[in-house]
Amino acid sequence: MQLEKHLIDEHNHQLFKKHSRNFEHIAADIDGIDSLLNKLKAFNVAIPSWALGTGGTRFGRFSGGGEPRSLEEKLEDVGLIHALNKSSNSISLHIPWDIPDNAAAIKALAAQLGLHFDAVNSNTFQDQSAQQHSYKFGSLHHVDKAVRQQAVEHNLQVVKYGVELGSKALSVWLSDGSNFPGQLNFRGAFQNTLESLQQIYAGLPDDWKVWVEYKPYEPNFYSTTIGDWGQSYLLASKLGPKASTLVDLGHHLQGTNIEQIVSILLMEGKLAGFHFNDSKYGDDDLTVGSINPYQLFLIFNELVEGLDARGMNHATGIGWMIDASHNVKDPIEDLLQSVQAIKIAYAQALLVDKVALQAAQQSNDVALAQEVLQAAYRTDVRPLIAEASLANGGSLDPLATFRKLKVREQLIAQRGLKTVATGL
Ligand SMILES: [Mn+2]
Repeated sequence: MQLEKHLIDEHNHQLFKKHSRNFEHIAADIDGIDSLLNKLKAFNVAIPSWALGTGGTRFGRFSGGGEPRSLEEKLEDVGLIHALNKSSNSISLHIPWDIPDNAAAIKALAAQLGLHFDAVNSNTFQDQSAQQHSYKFGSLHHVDKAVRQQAVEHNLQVVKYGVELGSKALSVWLSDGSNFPGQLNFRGAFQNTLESLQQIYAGLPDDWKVWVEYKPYEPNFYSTTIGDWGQSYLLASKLGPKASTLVDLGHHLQGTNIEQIVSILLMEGKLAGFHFNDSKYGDDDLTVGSINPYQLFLIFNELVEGLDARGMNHATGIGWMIDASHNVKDPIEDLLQSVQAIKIAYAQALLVDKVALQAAQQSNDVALAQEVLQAAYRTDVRPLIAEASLANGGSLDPLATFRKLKVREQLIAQRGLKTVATGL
């Protein structure tokens, strides 16, 4: 299904008076409001194909009803999200969960919905029925060259699918690691991973990138072969300029200062982009901004400062993606909330008085530095997000419009109550 624009406009009309009052109130205090709104209007976050169905845990999965049954329906769902928030104009596919059998038709459908294809993701963390060798003991790091070769070929196949769809990046996350001390020779595992990645790198088209994701634990619980940003950065550096490090917010040990990691990677030109989510304990993959919105703001503060320092475009300089999925919310509502939270953190970071912050840092005025940051963080920027969405033809309040227009009810009527999307 697709949303008719006049229905969104009608709901905006009902919300407009209150919005207008709130927007004028905040806009009066912002220098360069037009430039700020233009940045918000240009900002988009890619939606992962695996987050459009209700996520499961290892204990079970509770389908939410009206889930997309095919890649076409997943595209339609992203189209719905984008129609509402005008900030989700791309989809990140996961192979083999979402193999585009007819790439031309899929591409045409995406274009019709105003969407394009973000990074493609390979999967060597589970066995597929047709494959010859098992990934039980890893893939790109495996001790057996035949297994490594199979994993390399899978990645090159994913690139091929991506080329057909117009993607420009391959995102690699490996579950390779060990569960027990002594199981692996760490250097051997790293060298094998590097050699495998070098083969993949050699097969990348000229205008492609490879993004190397890291994660400290899970599904392996003693070591992960690409366990932290240092290991990812080392691989990306050895591979070459097309390779960089992908930061997934849930892939850190508790208490890790992610904003500092981001700052240094960006300084070195090795920050590929983000997988946004939120967590309280580990890789919880909860809705962005639901647990720790202040951390998200601090990360965006480093991003904005670092992107500006390198003269990079905020919207296109690095990859912005959501990687979240859980088991109790409506997936579309969850994604709308996540994109909204990301835009709020971005807008707050844009409001930071950089001159005052720098002056405070240079004079070691610690209290003032905190005041400057928190003045931005404590600003209710939602009217700015709403104004940018309205100007782009989206909804003033995407989640409220989704509910008002009874989108999920219509999806259930079309697709049925007991549908299960492929994915997590
Ligand atoms: Mn991820």
